[in-house]
Amino acid sequence: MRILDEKFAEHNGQPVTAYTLINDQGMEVTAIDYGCIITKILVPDREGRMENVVLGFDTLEDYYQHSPYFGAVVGRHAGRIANAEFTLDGNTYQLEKNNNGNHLHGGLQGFDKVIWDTEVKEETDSIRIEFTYLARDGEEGYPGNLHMKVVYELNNQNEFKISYEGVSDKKTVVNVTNHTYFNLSGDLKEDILHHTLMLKSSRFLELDEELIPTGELLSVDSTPFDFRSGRKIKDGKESAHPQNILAGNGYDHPFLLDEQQNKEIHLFDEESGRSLVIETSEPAVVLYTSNQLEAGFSIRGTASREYLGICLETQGLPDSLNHPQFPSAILDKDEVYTSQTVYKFSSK
Ligand code: G6D
Repeated sequence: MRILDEKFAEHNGQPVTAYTLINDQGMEVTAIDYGCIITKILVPDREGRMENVVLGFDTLEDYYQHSPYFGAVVGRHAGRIANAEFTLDGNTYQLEKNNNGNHLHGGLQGFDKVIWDTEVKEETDSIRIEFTYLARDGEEGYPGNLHMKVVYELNNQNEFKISYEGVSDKKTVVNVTNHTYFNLSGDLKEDILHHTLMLKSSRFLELDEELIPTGELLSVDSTPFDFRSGRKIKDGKESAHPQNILAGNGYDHPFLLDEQQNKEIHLFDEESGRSLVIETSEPAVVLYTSNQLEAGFSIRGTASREYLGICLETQGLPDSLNHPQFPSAILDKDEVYTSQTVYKFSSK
């Protein structure tokens, strides 16, 4: 196993470095310290062809100009917060209104747009990059100096693990995820409409016109939201269900994972034979099928278009601050926030 590093770009006069983790099977994960962005993941198809399975760019300028959070760590609070405000212990905090008057993905300079400090470490059967960042009290409107650590770890079983840890000197809110867009066809040969997703979830969050949770948990029974025995993503595009239409003819929804079903998430592409199994400590996953991915730019030579990637953002439930019945995103002073998600790649 080995770790390579090279200069990727400069951001505000600071160097941006790309790190590549390579295991003994030839799997590669490349990430930059700007936003902890995963720019490439190379895994084999059933014939052993190593191809890239995520949406990413080779220049920082492309990320500035075109990236809807491709590969990025998103926080302090991923997802939407209604009216860009929340109240903690009687104090109301105003956040950036960066999405139709609401707050989205940590604001204009969220975790995805800052340079993280890095340390690389090699163990006997795994290699990892440790990213750290101090989000200051009042940054993007959030209370508390929050010390964040994100670890990307690759082992020799083609398992890529992301671990998050945070501690704040004041009560605050934390809900962090990774916003990678997967496409198992390899080098974006196809879109993701024929990918099969299996998701052990019997309830999903109803959204309003601004994609803010209404607070209602809807049953997936007899709907295109039932992925419990596997379903092709195209069903959401072709669906007449009002929630699929509202999301832009697809999915953009948080799903509550069924605790008693070991919260398994499985994405499979028949054509290439590539399989991704995701296991998480988190109570929910946001399924976004890039319905709003704009056209008009190139992603390593592939014309951008909707349905080119699928996001499976493991996390708490968005807007939980305004819905006490949801699992809470509140982090007490000196309490340690922890979260882990493992991405297991294979082919058959
Ligand atoms: C759109 O509604 C979607 C979000 O879920 C997604 O995270 C973002 O694009 C990148 O706003």
